[in-house]
Amino acid sequence: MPAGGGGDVDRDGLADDYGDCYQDDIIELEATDTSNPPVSQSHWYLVTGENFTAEGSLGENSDRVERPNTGVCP
Ligand SMILES: [Ca+2]
Ligand SMILES: [Ca+2]
Repeated sequence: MPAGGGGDVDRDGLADDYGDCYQDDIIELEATDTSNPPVSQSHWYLVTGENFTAEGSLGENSDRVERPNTGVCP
């Protein structure tokens, strides 16, 4: 489950990365984040599946390009 990131340094309107692996190997149907973002900021998450060999895709961005996973979960 990557979280954070989302900067757009190259200013192409698309996130350059999707943050680090926030939680790994979750087997429940829900996860809890007890931290609170600072005022005017927010937390967001992309949930991925994982099998015995690899983490699944982060899906496609609004340009239908697969999101780069720069924070692959172990
Ligand atoms: Ca970008
Ligand atoms: Ca894992």
